[in-house]
Amino acid sequence: MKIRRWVNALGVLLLGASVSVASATQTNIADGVSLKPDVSITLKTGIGEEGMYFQGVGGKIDGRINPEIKVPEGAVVQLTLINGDGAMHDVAIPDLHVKSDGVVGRDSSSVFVFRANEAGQFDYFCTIPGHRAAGMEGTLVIGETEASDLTGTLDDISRDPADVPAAIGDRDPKTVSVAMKTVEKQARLADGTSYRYWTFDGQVPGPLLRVREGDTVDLTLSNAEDSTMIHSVDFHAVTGPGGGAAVLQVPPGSEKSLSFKAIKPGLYVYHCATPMVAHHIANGMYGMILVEPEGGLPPVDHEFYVMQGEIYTTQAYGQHGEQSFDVRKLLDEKPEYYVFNGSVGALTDKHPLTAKVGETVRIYFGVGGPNATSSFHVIGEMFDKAYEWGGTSSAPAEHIQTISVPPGGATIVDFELEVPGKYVLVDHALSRMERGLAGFLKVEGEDAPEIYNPGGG
Ligand SMILES: [Cu+2]
Repeated sequence: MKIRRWVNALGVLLLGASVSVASATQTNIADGVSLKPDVSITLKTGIGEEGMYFQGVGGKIDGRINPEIKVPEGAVVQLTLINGDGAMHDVAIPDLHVKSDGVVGRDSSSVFVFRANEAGQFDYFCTIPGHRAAGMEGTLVIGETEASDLTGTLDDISRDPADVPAAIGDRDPKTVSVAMKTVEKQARLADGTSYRYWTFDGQVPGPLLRVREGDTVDLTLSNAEDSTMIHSVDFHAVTGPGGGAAVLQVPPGSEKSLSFKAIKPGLYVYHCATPMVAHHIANGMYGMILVEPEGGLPPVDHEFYVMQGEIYTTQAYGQHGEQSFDVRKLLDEKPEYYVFNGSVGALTDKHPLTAKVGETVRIYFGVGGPNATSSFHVIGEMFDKAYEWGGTSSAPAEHIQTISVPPGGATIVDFELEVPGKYVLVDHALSRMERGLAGFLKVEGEDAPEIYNPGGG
């Protein structure tokens, strides 16, 4: 039974409903205080045989028709309405005195923000005459969800860049078995923000696989029981149709296998290749396989594994709450987030790279993308060696400042550490730093004033 309660209008205010995404980054509550929303809800309109409806987009309500929306008491809620059918619609919660602008034309949208001040159940519906009766109504429940549910227990999918298998070095080719599993899960995208990732082995990027030139790889790919999608893998190190994806399309709850011979050495990207491929990649489905040349690569003190990706959310960068995937921004190649190793802060707060003065480091760097070329650079260092495009058969370039790495491409960079301090991994297209893209390399050790002397001699 529905409990209808009237709340007073204080604190529940309709804000400038706007189609502009940028305007949603900062929301002005009428008392002059600026607030970021705690919860972001997206509803998309639709018309089917049964009538008209709202469909949830992203998070726990994803795909549900006229979903019951639960928010914590006191939360600042941002509600985005997307027009999915072309007819004019809006959404209103009269008991809370909030209502969106009308959305006219397919893919137009409207955003409003309100504070969920009082617990209870409230109807939401479309106020265009006849639409509520045609099915466009649902319930907003305030108070049954704790605020901590939204951010407190989020999984962290970011891969530790030190998670690199041991070098193979000098051995003969052999057969190696590799098992990977595709897993979909809601996880932390940034502080206070979550996203439903699609992953290999539950992390982004997927595991760094390491084999030797001439090895035969017996690969089994399984897809988790609770996946909503078919997933697959295309290895750029595979010679054959689809890089393996032709025979590795795996429905939820099953598995498929492929044997391949790694006939050419180098550092190669792998990624999911199930349509829409760009969507699967953007959601986190990429990783790399290193095919070591005979005898291996020159030894270094530390090896790291870093990959760059893009995330396309309906809500603007920096919004709190559950974020939903935005196909239009994907097709326009306009990501809201750029990330190293899957999430904002993965390589600055969660897993910074560490080493000591006098040591050598190697970074296996790749771009999952799906779209942006990276101008990979470490602020305050030069790459002593840079294996262009991930190729290990040509001599590396030497003393390189920035290296261009295309989507589905890679590089290997080696450098020695002479001076202590904090170095910053970036894409030198530095606007992307404002959208989450940065990593730290923290170097400890003796000062080296003959090379770097703060304050001068
Ligand atoms: Cu996939």
